[in-house]
Amino acid sequence: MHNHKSSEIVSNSSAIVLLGNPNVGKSVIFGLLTGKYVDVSNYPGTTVEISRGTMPFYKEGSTVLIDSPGINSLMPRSEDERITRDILLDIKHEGIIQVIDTKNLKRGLFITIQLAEAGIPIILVLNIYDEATERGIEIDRKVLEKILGIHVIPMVATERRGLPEETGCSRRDIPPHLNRRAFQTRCEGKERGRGSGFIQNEAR
Ligand SMILES: Nc1nc2c(ncn2[C@@H]2O[C@H](COP(=O)(O)OP(=O)(O)O)[C@@H](O)[C@H]2O)c(=O)[nH]1
Ligand SMILES: [Mg+2]
Repeated sequence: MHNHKSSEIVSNSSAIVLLGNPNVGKSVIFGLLTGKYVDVSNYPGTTVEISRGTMPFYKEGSTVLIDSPGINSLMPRSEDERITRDILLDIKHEGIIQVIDTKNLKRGLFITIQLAEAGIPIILVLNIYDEATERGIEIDRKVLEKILGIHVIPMVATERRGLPEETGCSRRDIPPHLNRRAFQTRCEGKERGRGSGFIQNEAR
């Protein structure tokens, strides 16, 4: 185990941060998107481990993906939340892949809005879509994309696939969704708080 200064965590100029609530599948997705060369090190001055790895399918593997500690808010109330905030502030990154547990969409969107207010480019991954479907929750991805102005990718990371309808979506098919173009749209959250109706059947 070796320590890095935060600037050393990504010496590469190009990085993307995986971010989201605890237990939403960030680390599973990190495994899907990164290759063999993964580095795990303590965040400077802490015992919290941060993984980083290159994405072989993304820009010839030159982009580093960072798996950040789970958060419930960008306003830190725990060490994990402080570290994730510091990663966002200290490391030069192109944007964020925010992972949401689709069963807890609102909890995730609370973070999305904070990221939007910070002007950070985001791609939203609606993960654990299988369990949401089992509970009768359906998300209208197109409506959500329109409201937020960002790309929304439903996913069942543990089965390496997107929506059930998109069968045949393999590991190789995931990274092209996460291209640079996807980061060019920024979330403006302009419709927020208006009960926009993208949750078609939310479990009570
Ligand atoms: N059913 C289901 N479980 C998932 C999915 N993705 C991740 N998980 C499970 O959710 C748990 C948390 O995953 P992990 O990657 O450790 O979450 P993290 O805390 O965000 O890094 C693990 O038990 C995973 O196997 C998914 O798409 N569907
Ligand atoms: Mg994790």
